[in-house]
Amino acid sequence: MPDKSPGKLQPKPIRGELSAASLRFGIVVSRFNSFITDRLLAGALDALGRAGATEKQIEVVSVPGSFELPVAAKKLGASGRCDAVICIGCVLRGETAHFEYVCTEVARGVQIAQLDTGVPMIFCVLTCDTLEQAIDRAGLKSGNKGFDAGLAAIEMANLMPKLARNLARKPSGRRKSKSRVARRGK
Ligand code: INI
Repeated sequence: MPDKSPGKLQPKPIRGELSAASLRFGIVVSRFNSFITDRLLAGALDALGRAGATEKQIEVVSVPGSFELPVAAKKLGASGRCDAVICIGCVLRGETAHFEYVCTEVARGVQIAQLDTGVPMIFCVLTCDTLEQAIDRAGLKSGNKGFDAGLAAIEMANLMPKLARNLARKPSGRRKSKSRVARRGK
């Protein structure tokens, strides 16, 4: 008899593959703090290229600052031409509250854009107290967050259709016709 105690259950997660073949990506990149965002973009392109993407599969859009990322990302998502969009920016804390406004709105805007369009939007916006922290995350001590974003984009782009196919399939198990909720409502 198989052990059914909660700790022993191992349902197989639905997970996106890490192959970029035949997928289309949008990248929106902010020019503000371009010393950092150029490096994040290079990291993202490196990840996509290593996973098999070619230039034809990638649309890069340049915007002035991080605050402008969501609107361009939403446009790309709504176009039906992208399986995932990567949003790249770098916000550095200054002496005023500007930092908080930009960070809050870009995070909120990118989330709204992905929920509204159903297209995964990868949040690759560094929000750092110092330039050194940003440099560390753009290819130095803490790796390159752009590369990580590229991998996340590939995984999510593969996950969405896979998840849709799984959800469309008949539920497994003994109940073949109606769900418990539907039967209760009879
Ligand atoms: N934009 C950034 O991407 N990073 C910053 O650090 C930043 N700071 O500090 O001001 C910044 N500001 C510009 C902002 O994103 C918009 O482009 C601007 O307000 C015009 O809407």
